[in-house]
Amino acid sequence: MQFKTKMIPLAGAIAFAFAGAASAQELVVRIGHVGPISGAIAHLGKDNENGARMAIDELNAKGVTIGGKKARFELLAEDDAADPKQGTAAAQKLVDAKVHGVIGHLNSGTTIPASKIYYEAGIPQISPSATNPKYTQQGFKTAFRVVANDGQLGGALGRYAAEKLGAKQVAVIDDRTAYGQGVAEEFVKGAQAKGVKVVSKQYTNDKATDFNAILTTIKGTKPDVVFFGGMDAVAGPMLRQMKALGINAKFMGGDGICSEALTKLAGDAMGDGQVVCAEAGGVQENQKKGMEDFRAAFKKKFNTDVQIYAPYVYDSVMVMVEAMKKAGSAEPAKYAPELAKIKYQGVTGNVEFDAKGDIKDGTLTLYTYKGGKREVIGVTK
Ligand code: ABU
Repeated sequence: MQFKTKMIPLAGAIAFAFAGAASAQELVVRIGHVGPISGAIAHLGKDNENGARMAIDELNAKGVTIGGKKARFELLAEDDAADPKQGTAAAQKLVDAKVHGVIGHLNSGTTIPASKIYYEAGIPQISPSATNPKYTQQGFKTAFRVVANDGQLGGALGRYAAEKLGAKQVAVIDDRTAYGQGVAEEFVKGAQAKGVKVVSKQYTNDKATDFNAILTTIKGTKPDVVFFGGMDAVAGPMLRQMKALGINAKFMGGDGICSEALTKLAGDAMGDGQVVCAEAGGVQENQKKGMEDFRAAFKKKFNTDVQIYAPYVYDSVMVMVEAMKKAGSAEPAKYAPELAKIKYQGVTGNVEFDAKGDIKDGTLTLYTYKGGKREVIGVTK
């Protein structure tokens, strides 16, 4: 009987054996990312996702060893459309895909319900942008956040309204999301503590486009400041309608409105210095160069400017991988304790977590807009 099996030449067989050995030494690390890639704030979700992609591409290009194995990082990017139900579905999909860690989600309203799913699966999650304090108050050892929370954001903006803008009366609108409601409540606390009177409280939702009724009511109360708890996609048209109604009050909001895109969304309705908002993070003087370099590299890679949180997403990925390196393992149970005690100098500053998983010493950056450009007022705590 004749054997038809093709013989592999000896040199080829050796090469084949080595290739097999090399792949056996490779460690595939799956990192999930979730944000709204569809819907009104898809531009912010894409900004976050691009931050994750930038980190993953850099790590793969550089080469990272974890526990003696060469790691290859894969990004599993999911869209939650900023919707709590889609958020939990995306979380379950990532858990089923056996991701080693998750960066996200973008919104508090999706991050909080999803965090229970990651916690029950034992998978570490770092939110780069969800600011509602409840996220890290649930006792989940898997929940981390690299930005300040709404208590810090709303409080600082409330004090700023009183002390720097000289506001005596404010009107407050929120979009009834976990984020919008929370940041508006904290703004009210901060402003009232400085003697500011709340003359009107109005409500909308995160998909609304017509604000004439609530703005007409607000106009009658003559506020010095209108504070909006919500996102830029709603704030833009709101500013247009304020201008149309002749409301000349200052307009304030948290990080959700504080994007590069706000100028386009508001058209020519935004007066120079009229809008004051705050990002839930910020770099001190000595770190500015690193952040500028990041923004330039981001623009070169994606042909678009950073909106708000891409650098925080980038750092979140880097911090998670640093914890894996320290643990010598990408297994969630092994690297989670390293993540909890990490000390990492990123492009957004020093990342260390407190016992709840919140960033230690979180900073804020206050911004305004002039000549169609976002401009830093200052970095504060
Ligand atoms: N922090 C602003 C946007 C995300 C959120 O907390 O819902």
